[in-house]
Amino acid sequence: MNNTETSIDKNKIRKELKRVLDKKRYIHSMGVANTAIALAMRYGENLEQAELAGMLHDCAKCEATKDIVKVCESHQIPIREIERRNPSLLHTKLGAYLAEHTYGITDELILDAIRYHTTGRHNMTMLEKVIFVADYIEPNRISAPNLTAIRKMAFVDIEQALMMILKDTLVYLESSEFEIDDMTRETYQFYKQQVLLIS
Ligand code: DGI
Ligand code: FE
Ligand code: FE
Repeated sequence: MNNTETSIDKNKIRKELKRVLDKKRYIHSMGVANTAIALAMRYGENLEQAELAGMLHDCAKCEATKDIVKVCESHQIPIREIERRNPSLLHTKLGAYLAEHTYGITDELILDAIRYHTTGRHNMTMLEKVIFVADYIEPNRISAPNLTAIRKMAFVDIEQALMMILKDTLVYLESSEFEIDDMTRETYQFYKQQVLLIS
């Protein structure tokens, strides 16, 4: 379905999120929702979809990393090898599953925005870009390189902001012990190409 979730009780969702998330993650989620609304205003997207996707994008984040593979398997969520090795990547897929089955979201655009919020993908919808960018620039995030420039760019050219975020994320991952998901690299290459083609 591709409609806006008119029958959804946002207060009820907030209450449940407050219960299942730790305080920092709850505040981050509300920050992403509000930032997503602002970006949706700028790019002519539906504000309700942006708010719901923002609120719920990390709804599975506080699932214990040691359990998340088992929980995904119990729901028949397909797991890639890289996700098995790096289970924290799975909070996206499990988040989309819980958004649908626990929080009653049926709108596929919202579910995909949750599903692709960490690695991105080729040809992202505007809602996916809005959530990806809002996740990075929301006001409670304080430590990331180039944050001021990326925040400004988000409201000027969202593809350019997306590319800047992916670039900095790859630099960060390369400097750390984390294994890089091909999807993150491919999303960066895709948007780097897009930005070059347009400019
Ligand atoms: O859930 P959040 O912390 O709000 O944000 P997120 O869902 O974007 O996850 C952020 C983390 O995910 C950040 O530390 C970078 C990491 N990440 C992004 N791409 C990859 C990745 N981690 C691994 N291992 N591989 C990736 O390709
Ligand atoms: Fe996340
Ligand atoms: Fe997040």
